[in-house]
Amino acid sequence: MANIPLVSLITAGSAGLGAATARLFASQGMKVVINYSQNGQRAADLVTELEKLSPLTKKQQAPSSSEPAGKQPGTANFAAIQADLTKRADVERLVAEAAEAMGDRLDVVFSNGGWTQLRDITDLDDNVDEDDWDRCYNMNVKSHLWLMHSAKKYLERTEGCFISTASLAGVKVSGSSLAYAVTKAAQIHLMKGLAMITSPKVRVNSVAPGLMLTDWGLQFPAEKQEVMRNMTQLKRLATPDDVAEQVLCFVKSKSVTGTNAIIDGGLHL
Ligand SMILES: NC(=O)c1ccc[n+]([C@@H]2O[C@H](COP(=O)([O-])OP(=O)(O)OC[C@H]3O[C@@H](n4cnc5c(N)ncnc54)[C@H](OP(=O)(O)O)[C@@H]3O)[C@@H](O)[C@H]2O)c1
Ligand SMILES: *[C@@H]1O[C@H](CO)[C@@H](O)[C@H](O)[C@H]1NC(C)=O
Ligand SMILES: CC(=O)N[C@H]1CO[C@H](CO)[C@@H](O)[C@@H]1O
Repeated sequence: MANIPLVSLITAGSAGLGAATARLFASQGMKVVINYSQNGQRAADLVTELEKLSPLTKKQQAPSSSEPAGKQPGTANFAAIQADLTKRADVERLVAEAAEAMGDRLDVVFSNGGWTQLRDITDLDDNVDEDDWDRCYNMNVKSHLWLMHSAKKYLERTEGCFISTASLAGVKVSGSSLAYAVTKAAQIHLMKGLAMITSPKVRVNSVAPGLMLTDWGLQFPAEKQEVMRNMTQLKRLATPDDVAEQVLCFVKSKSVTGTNAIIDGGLHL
């Protein structure tokens, strides 16, 4: 990594894949801002954990490095910021506050928020709730667009990168609902469009995990989890740590843009 620590912003960063990526980034000496929507205590606990495992904390040893974000703008290594990703104004504020907390800089944005409502994807009548479709579109498509729109000027300055979390459901119609699968497919297309629009300064890629046993993935019954594991080529469900490694790989790969990495144990084959 470069001498100046890279600054990252991770949405939906307080649990699951976002938190796994935050830990990996922090262990690599990166600065991390996480955002969450509801559980402030969980987010604060993660910030404390990140401070402990970061090489930056050991290096600086200054009391300011463990101060909460906002107290001394530009001096923090880690921060948690509350924002509702379904609200455009919140997304704009999130980016401005994140950059300000980290010395007016952003190198990496991991746009990891997503939404679904569990439905029976084989039953059409169960997949025509209009509110499902609107919320899926807001969260799985538009929130990523707003985040890029707000972060672009920072990422251009640092020649940084933007990575979003799509899903296997966006590649192969599957998963929690039809609205989810269709909007995750739209998200992958959006990332390719953004890769073209923001080139040559910014790299834009996505990861598409199969079932991961986060709080979210654990909504599926144990029987279904085992069926999914059996369906993979590798007899393995990707862990959040596996997917986080791919996200870090996109951070490092200077020649990769417009790519969607499927991380599913070979289930899609
Ligand atoms: N798990 C899977 O099987 C799977 C498979 C494929 C793709 N994915 C994708 O992976 C991504 C992460 O999922 P996960 O499984 O890691 O989820 P998770 O473990 O349920 O974590 C959810 C995170 O999102 C935050 N969050 C929820 N709603 C939010 C909102 N409106 N605004 C801001 N933050 C919000 C939560 O914080 P608060 O609790 O504080 O709100 C928490 O940090 C999603 O894009 C999902 O579509 C998951
Ligand atoms: C998964 O595969 C194992 C080994 O072939 C088998 O014993 C088990 O019944 C399978 N589980 C399900 C839920 O299909
Ligand atoms: C734990 C933490 O940093 N919480 C912050 C979340 O975001 C809100 C709004 O920006 C701040 O007021 C909190 O301090």
